[in-house]
Amino acid sequence: MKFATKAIHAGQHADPTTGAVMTPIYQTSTYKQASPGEHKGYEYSRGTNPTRKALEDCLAALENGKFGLAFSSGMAATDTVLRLLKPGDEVLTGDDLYGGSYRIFTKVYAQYGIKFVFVDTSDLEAVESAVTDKTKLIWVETPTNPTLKLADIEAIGKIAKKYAVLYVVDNTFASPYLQNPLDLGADMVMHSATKYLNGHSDVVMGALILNDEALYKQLWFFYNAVGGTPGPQDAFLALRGLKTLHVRMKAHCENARQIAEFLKTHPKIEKIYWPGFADHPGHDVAKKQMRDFGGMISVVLKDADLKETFRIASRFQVFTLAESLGGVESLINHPATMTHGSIPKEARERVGVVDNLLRISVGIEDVDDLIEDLNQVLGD
Ligand code: P1T
Repeated sequence: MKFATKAIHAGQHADPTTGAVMTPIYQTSTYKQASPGEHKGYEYSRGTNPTRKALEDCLAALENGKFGLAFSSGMAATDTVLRLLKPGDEVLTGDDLYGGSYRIFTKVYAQYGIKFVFVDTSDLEAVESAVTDKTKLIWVETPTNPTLKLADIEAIGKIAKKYAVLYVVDNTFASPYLQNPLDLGADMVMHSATKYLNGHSDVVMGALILNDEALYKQLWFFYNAVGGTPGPQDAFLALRGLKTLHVRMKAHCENARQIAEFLKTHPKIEKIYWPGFADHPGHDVAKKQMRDFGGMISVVLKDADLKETFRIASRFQVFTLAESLGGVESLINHPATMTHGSIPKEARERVGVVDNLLRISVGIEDVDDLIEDLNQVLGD
């Protein structure tokens, strides 16, 4: 089955009791058993729920994986992966990451004796030379949040295989419409389903997708034992969002292309990050592993201090100043003080997350209105 058909149908069947075409919201915490242990596959909704199961099967299909797990947030999904580790283990990860990922690594799991090594994952030699006999996990975000660096998923997969290290790709920025890391050698894909997958800024959710059954069972154990699983209403909304993922992603990419072209030569823009430009350092990798360049753009404002950056960020009429991304509406974010505020200044500035950087999540409104909004804000 092709992508659009999977987005609409995978994991979903007409309801056997009523014929309802849409998967019902099974708003139940528990399930009747005929005698202890004799049931229809569902015991208690922390571990299993039919609405969530339909969503997980659809997510697995879209990432070309066998197993999907949905979580109450992207961070809960990340937390579940980190629970596979033991004190003394090392994690090799990128130097440009979502601030919450950096925070859970350095402020939560580091206190349990796990070491996090941050390298530029667009540099394959840096990645390979940072592997030690203690490295147990390689965690890659590509494109990165917020400077849109590209990591070669397949090449890092070869390094992970060579040293027998678990390899996870955070595919939030690309979505499965644009890239499928499992096909390129990743062991697992992680998503903040809050973003493009759900797509309507009305649900917080995370997901893991993988092929290995033994690993799935280990993760399912933590998922059920710890309990960071989403309720059926949210699962229903995310399932509904997935049905238009392919249509939305096309529109995000097209609008972003036009906005990137508009901003590239704008006199108020000092630097622009968008992997679709031939002079973006990751352009060739993006062309190789992505089907288009996505809906995210970051810009450095020319001659703007923090005050001027705040002034600009607060003046949009169509764009909304807010954390998050990947919804139908366009958002502007100031990473240094918002999404990446928990990263120390030197660490973020080293990778370009400066005070005058703004991140743009291009929505699917009429692009003329978006460009006009940018024009009025940057123009004066
Ligand atoms: O917000 P949550 O669903 O828990 O997902 C965390 C997360 C993980 N990975 C990436 C690449 C992310 O971008 C996020 C969340 N990011 C934002 C809220 C943001 O505005 O960047």
